[in-house]
Amino acid sequence: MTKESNMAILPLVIAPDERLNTPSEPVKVVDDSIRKLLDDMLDTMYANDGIGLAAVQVGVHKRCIVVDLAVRDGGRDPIKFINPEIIRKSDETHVFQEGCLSFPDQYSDVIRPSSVTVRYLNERGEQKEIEASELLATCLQHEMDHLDGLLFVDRLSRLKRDMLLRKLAKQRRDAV
Ligand code: GNR
Ligand code: NI
Repeated sequence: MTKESNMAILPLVIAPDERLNTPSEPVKVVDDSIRKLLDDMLDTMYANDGIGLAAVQVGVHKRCIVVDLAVRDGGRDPIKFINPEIIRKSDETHVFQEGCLSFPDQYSDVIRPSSVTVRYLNERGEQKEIEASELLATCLQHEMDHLDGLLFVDRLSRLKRDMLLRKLAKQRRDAV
C-alpha cells in the first residue's frame, strides 16, 4: 500500500472545548507514529482548506504542527514541525486578520511580532531553524499558541473575544 492511501482525514476539535485549552507535551522520539500523525494532520488541513494545523486540533496533545502557505496558490509546499520553539522574535509587530479551523467562520485582526526564528525537529528528528516573516510568521505563532493551549481569540481584548464567542454560539444554535 502506498503512503498516500494510509493518510486519513481526522475530525477537528471545535471551540469551546477544554482540549483546546490544554497544553501539549513535547515529542520524546520522532518515530513512525509521529510521522503518521503529521501526514494525517496535513491531510486534515488540506481537506479543510487551512494553511496550518496543530495536533491538538485533532485531539492529540503532542507538540507537532504542519504549515503550507502554497495551498493559497493551488500548490503544495508542506513543512512539518516537531517541538517548535521561538528563539528570536522581532520588536516590530504587524497585524493580520486571523481565522482558526477550531473557531469556524470567525475572523479578527491580531497583532504579533512581524518576524520570528523557530527552532524545531523535522520528521527525521534533525534539528532545523527557519526565519519567518509576514503570513508565515503569523501562522507559526498561531500554531505554537495552540501547543500552549491558546487560541487567537485569547490575544484579543475581552470585549472582542466575548463578541466572537457569542457569534460562534449563535452560529451553532442556528445550525441545529
Ligand atoms: O487556515 C488558517 N488560516 C490562518 C489565517 C491567518 C492566520 C492564521 C491562520 S491558521 C488557520 C488554520 C488553523 O486554525 N491553524 O491552527
Ligand atoms: Ni488555529
